[in-house]
Amino acid sequence: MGGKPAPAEPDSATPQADEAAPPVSVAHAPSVTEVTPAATLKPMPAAPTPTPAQDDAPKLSWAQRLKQGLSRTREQFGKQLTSLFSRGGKIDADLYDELETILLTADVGVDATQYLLDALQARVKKDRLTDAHELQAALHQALCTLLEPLEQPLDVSTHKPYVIMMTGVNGAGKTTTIGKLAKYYQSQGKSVLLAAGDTFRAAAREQLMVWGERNNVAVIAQDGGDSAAVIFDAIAAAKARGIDIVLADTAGRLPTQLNLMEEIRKVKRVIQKAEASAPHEVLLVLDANTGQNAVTQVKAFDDALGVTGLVLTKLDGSAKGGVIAAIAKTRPHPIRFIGVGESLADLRPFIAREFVDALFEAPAT
Ligand SMILES: Nc1nc2c(ncn2[C@@H]2O[C@H](COP(=O)(O)OP(=O)(O)OP(=O)(O)O)[C@@H](O)[C@H]2O)c(=O)[nH]1
Ligand SMILES: [Mg+2]
Repeated sequence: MGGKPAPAEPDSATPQADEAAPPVSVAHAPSVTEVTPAATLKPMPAAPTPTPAQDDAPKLSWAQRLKQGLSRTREQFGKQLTSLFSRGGKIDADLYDELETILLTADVGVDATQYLLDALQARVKKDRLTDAHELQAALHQALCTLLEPLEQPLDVSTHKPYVIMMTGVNGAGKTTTIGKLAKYYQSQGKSVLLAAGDTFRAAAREQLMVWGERNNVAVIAQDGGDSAAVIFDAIAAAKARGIDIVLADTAGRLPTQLNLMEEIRKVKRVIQKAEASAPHEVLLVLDANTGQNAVTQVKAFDDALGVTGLVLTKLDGSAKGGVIAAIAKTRPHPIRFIGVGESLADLRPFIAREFVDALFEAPAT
């Protein structure tokens, strides 16, 4: 997971990103490629050709997938909590100390851990709780209260086309999430168009085009060239065709790569030229395995770009799902979706209570 090499310098790779050269002309450049299944011009039923990921997908309900996906976090967090509370006994300083350690090791972070401990102590006082057993329900409630403000599902009906720009570090899961989102919105009868805005690596364009072909989704791509121009072109195409949603891929980048952060700001400005109200959503994709580093990424991308929503991927491979609480406390942004696996069905809107329930409940059978 992750660890892919950083993209090349944007100056050499994006000669047309300069705003002085209007991207309109690039939109009609002969190098523009498009995979355009006729069916994409209207809302589509489920794709006729299943992807390998779909074939592999076990037949589980979402609640089961979520529980299964959160099993590592639950081992690290839920199970330890359950064993701490089920011992019973007095609520004392030792118990709070142990609880603090469990929360910190699950990447809940210092601020959110302090918040949760304070909330518990207040509850213990108010309700005169005396037994450790009673703390589990209180912690469950405190976590829900902390996470519920992040539960703000994306409303894509406000604009047409609704332009979603993906961003994040290398290997976070941006392109995979685009595939999952395209599927998710198609299943709701929305038409989708993809912009292969990761122009740094030819493989990234291919990844999206193969995906689009298999799933009957139009992909706007360009041989080499410039991310901003491809996305500009895609928005123009979506407007002309009455497409509901544009999902724009971008190359992975680290917040420390200042030239690349400047390049993505430029992409956003060019999107605004294609459609003044766009991008309607700047989605930062975070790999849950990065733990506390995810919080740093939220701050950096938000400062650079104005992030409007988050996707937390790879919760299935991670014991660090507690980072959601850290985000809630330090840089609260709506968590639009969470990913708990590689198959197309493994992405869903974030529901705080569902998430907290899955942390505490017994594993799916
Ligand atoms: N287990 C698991 N794997 C995931 C999930 N989401 C993405 N992946 C995997 O993570 C790897 C990287 O995903 P990509 O979508 O290519 O990541 P990216 O952010 O587009 O990467 P770059 O374009 O290189 O920056 C792939 O092997 C995906 O299958 C998830 O929710 N769970
Ligand atoms: Mg990618």
